[in-house]
Amino acid sequence: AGLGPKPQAERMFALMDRFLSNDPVSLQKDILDHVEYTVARSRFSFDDFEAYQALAHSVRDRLIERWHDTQQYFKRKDPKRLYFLSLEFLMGRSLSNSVINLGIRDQCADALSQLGFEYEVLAEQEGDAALGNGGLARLSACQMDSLATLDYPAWGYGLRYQYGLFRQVILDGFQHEQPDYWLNFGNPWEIERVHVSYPVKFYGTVEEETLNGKSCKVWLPGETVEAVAYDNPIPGYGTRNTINLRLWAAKPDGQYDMESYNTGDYINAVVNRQRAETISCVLYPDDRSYQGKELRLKQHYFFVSASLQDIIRRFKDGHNNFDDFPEKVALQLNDTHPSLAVVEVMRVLVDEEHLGWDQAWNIVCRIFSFTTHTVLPEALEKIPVDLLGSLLPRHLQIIYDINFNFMEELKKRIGLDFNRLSQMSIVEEGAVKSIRMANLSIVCSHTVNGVSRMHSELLKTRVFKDFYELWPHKFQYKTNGVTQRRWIVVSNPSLCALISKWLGTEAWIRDIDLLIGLQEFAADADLHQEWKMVRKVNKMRLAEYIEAMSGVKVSLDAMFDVQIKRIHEYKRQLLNILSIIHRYDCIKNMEKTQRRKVVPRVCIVGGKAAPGYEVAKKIIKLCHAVAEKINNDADVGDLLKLIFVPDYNVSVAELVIPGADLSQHISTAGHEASGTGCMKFLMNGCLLLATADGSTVEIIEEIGEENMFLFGAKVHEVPALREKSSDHKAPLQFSHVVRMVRDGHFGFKDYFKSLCDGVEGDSDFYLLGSDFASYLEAQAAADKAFVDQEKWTQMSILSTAGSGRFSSDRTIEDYAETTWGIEPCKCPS
Ligand code: CBF
Repeated sequence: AGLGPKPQAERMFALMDRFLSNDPVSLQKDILDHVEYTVARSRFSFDDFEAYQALAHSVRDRLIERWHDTQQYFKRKDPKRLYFLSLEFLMGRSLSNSVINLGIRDQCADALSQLGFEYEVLAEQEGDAALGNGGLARLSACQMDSLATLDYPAWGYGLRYQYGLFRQVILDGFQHEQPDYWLNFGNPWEIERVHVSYPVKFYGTVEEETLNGKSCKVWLPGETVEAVAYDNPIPGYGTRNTINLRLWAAKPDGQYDMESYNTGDYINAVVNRQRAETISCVLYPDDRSYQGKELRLKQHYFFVSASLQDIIRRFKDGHNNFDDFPEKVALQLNDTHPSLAVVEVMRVLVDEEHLGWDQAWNIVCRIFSFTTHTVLPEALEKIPVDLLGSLLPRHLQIIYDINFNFMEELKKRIGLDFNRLSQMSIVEEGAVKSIRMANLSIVCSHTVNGVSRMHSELLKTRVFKDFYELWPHKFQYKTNGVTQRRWIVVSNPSLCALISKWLGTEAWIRDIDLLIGLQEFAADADLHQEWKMVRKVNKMRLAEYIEAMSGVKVSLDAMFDVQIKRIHEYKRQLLNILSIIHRYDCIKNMEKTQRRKVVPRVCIVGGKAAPGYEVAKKIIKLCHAVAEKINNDADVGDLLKLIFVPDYNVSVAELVIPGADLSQHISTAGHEASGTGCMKFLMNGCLLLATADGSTVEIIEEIGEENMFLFGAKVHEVPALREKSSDHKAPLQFSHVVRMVRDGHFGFKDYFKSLCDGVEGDSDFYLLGSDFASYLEAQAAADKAFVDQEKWTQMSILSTAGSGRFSSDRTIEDYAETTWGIEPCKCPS
């Protein structure tokens, strides 16, 4: 009483100051509204895909609400923020993950069932967002989930490729690549921000000018492209916090376009449009080696420039002194792909903000941290100087200046040791003068992280030995982790329910250390019963998928033995296939009575080969050729089957991993930086057959070697084995199976010849021959353990119980504390 009418803004807030309700009735109303107004179908007639779209939009509304609240809260609190720069994110499906993190899965399922739809069926309608190649890209997605869940004030930045990772189609056993038209039916999970766009410049010249009596450099670019933002809300679990993944798409610069249209040059305007859009068109399908393409470099700079303009704009909105920048901003370089960012920050601070070089350099050295994901020297990116100089002339000058200062400092520290100086230089002299992006990143970052303890040791003692000796304090490691939300709660709901039942709480979904509580029940007969039942249901789901996809019926009593990952020689899928041939050959040569003792196996292999990687493609073909023989051999029947799962991606992994009994992580020791697939299997209670490589070494410490099947040369033994004369390396069984391939037992004799040549004699770089005997022993041990199902179940429970250390929550907390210096900023509910 007595109060006049509320001001309009206040009235509006009052109206809006309630969140969308999450009960089934409200959800149902929202879904029907979206059917009618967003999808524009009649609410009396819509199909599964349209129902999925309407459901997705209803979930998206809820995400947007939280996104707004979180961003406003961050703005008000102004904490130090982390910006995670990555050229790759393998997000997979968003619906299933969002409804779990928002806590509305069951309500959605209820709402849909009353409308006559099944939630699971609709979830299957969504395609994967595959904006990345493999481990590195999926790791980025897991880390985003943890950053949101742990309430860190963080944003991810990446590229919105119009075509994600190619679709793998198998024809006659050969891999063919097809474009991934993932945006063809729209993407309800992104918000296009037409008003958030920045010009990105390329080419041109650099001129010297005088400003306020001081000489300065001015870059006069030759081409400008516009970067437009697409925001992808990332919800945390058990929190209102919803962070942002901002992806950039390239569009033509408006002005140039208009000019062409106005002068009637319609064709040129269209060509120009396409030229600009090409930048964010395709994801390079090779995560191992630098493509040597200008377009790839253009992608890198396009992404870096747009992200930094956005970050600096946000900083300036509230701050006017760049000396405060390191207090407010942490920039994470996810591998070397975004490393031009260090040069771009120098350019902006010196050329545009007119800070002195030393002041700018001091800022740069305090904001960047770098994580490398490889041990393979050939995977460290190098960019030809000519290419860089033509595309980004001012950046090349800055790199030279950074390198000059670094070399001068280095000479003071180590003297005129030219060998070392040239190895550590950012500029590599030689036939093709190049910029070493890893050296650039190390010189400019305050921290260099490896992705497992073993990886870090290899970096310190081999790959970056000189840098470690110079700056030991910069080197750290954060063993990778994966999110239990996606890899247990979403993909294995029955295991999730079982764990919560036995732990008496769901708290482990946010506090993974609680999983260790399962150890106490590892021998409990009731838990064994229930555990086996869950595993059987998951195997049934996988068996149905296998039959639908390949026509092969598999026995649920068999051991499901899985190796799914990118196809690479060092990951040794070939070792697996050769041992399957050995198993087949043994069965064929057995008496009927002996065969009764054979443990039946379904061997499942899946993965993509980079399109230009011939050896990997041959491995895929060999797998199919062997499968063809074995699966059609009635004499062997259910004792052995070999299945290749085509088009391996995140959603296929979600189906395969929970149904696996055994999984293989068998890289030659010293080659896998970390590996994250092993962690997903471990969490799901699948036993590991592995070499002591990457993060497996730490898994051994957590669950004990008695709970897994280890084999193969240790990392310190590898160099000597490579030296050893070929006669001593491979056992007879190995030569025998290779001979079977050579002799055309599986057809395609000529085609497989080079594969066989590559693993025999001195060519066996990845040591398939010398590890073969111990690999077969580990396989035999797995068979033996599988016969004793109680023992196997106990090992399985202990695997899940011991997997807590491999949650990305642990990795992210460690990064936050020891690398980025950021703290949680929890938006009130
Ligand atoms: O760190 C994440 C993963 O990255 C890779 O996939 C990569 O692309 N460099 C490595 O090969 C993995 O070992 C690592 O787990």
